[in-house]
Amino acid sequence: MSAPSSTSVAPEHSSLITRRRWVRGAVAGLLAAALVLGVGQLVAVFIDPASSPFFVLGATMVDHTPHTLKDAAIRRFGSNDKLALFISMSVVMALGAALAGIVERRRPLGSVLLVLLGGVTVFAALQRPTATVWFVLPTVAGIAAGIVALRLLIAGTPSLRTPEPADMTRRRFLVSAVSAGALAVVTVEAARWLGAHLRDVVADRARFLVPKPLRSAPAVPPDAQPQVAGLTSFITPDDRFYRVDTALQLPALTSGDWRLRIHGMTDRTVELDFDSLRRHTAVERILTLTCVSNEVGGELAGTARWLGYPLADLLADAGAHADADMLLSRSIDGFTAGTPLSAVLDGRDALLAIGMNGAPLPIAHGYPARLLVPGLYGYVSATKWVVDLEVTRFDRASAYWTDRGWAARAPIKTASRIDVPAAFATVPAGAVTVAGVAWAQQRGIAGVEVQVDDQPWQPATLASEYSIDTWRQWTWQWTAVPGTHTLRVRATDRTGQLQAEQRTPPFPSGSTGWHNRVVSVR
Ligand SMILES: Nc1nc2c(c(=O)[nH]1)N[C@H]1C(S)=C(S)[C@@H](COP(=O)(O)O)O[C@H]1N2
Ligand SMILES: [Mo]
Repeated sequence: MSAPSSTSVAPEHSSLITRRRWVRGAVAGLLAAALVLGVGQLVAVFIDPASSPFFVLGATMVDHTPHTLKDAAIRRFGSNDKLALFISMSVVMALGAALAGIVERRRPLGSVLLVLLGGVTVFAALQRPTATVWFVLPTVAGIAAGIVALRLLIAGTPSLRTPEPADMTRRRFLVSAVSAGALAVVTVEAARWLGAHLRDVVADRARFLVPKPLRSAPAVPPDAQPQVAGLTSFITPDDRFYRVDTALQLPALTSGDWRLRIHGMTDRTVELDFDSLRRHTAVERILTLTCVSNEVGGELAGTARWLGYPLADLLADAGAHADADMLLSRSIDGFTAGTPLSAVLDGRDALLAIGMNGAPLPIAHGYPARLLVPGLYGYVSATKWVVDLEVTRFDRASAYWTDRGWAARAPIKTASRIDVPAAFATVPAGAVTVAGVAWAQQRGIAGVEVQVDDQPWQPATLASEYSIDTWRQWTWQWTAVPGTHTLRVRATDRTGQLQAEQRTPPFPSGSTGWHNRVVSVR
């Protein structure tokens, strides 16, 4: 006769089922989460890559990380800070998903968890700078797919109440798990493929022609670059140029889609595209860009040959009002910078740049257009992927980092760095070349001095100055005696001001202090 429909299960069988339920619950949760992300990415392709649930959560975290923490992240991870964020987010999500799957087995608590997470994500999505109501769709579609997957997968896990032959439940679970996994992979891959082909910014950049400047940047004199192994090169190659931005996903803005709106306290609103831009005169300039987060002795500075259009020319078309004092620039991904209008209009080489080192801007450095204003830290001046310039006032508007406590006005502080010998290097006694760079954009470097231990400061030999807006290499010949020594460096700008000695952190307006290096001499 057939077995009664309800039997008590033998204890050892019960514990086996319990373990299997846990594992299968966790697997179900992970697969459901993969589907949330995959479906979310795929739907986001058709709205805005920035509307995918994973991106929304990551970007929201970046924006709400306290500045000190973010500062630490930039310092710790360098340009890998985003990778670190993605990995930690993935780990947290995987743990949450496994938990959701395990609890779903008894009551639909996992589904409730997904709905709650979806609610939070939808709310965060609507706060994104480029958000439209459509931004809710990827999350809603993803969560819906995740819940369906979770319910179906859980239905395939063994139950204590309805004992089915184990191989039957296992087969059913395997079939649904493999289908869910395959579907997740397909959606993620489809999203990636469509994303690349719908907005092919890579191909657009490859086709982009950088116009010829009216006049090339003055040539770099050979003696601007002392031949010392390990010394920073005067021009920074693109792949060694530091990168700092809040973009978790690089904006994909083609030159055809790009527009620059100039508006606010102006006589008229001007909208430029690349055709109208090319009617203006292009110039080429070599400029050193510096990040406010640079620590004493740090590497967040770089020099490149930039091609672009003087911002003053573009603003002249709009007619900035005399009582305005800020140019608020905005990128396609919502980053903003507030630049003193005086710095844009006082004749310095403030540019809308579209070329870097003889090629279109690399996508990571702002393709197709960014700002550069010599003498100011990047966060108040160097907006990448720039699409909007609003002429306004400091008492009416504030920008991304100023909203997070950083200084509203941030001229670059005089800095100097020892590149050679390397940190904790061991060098033979006798003649040793010490070398490095110093910068004080807009003021220029007038002198660099080096000190060994507590001996008197010695003047270094300056490489020839390219301009007050570029860094300046220096060398110093040291007659090194055996022992452990501390080398220190300090610079003086062309106004006669000595670089500040006191060590202060980057927050809120840039680090100060003299760089030192400990070297062993044998
Ligand atoms: N859109 C956008 N532009 C931005 C930023 C950003 O986060 N988003 N960061 C600024 C900062 S803090 C610096 S130091 C420079 C860095 O430019 P780079 O990455 O080309 O070196 O870009 C500036 N422009
Ligand atoms: Mo920066």
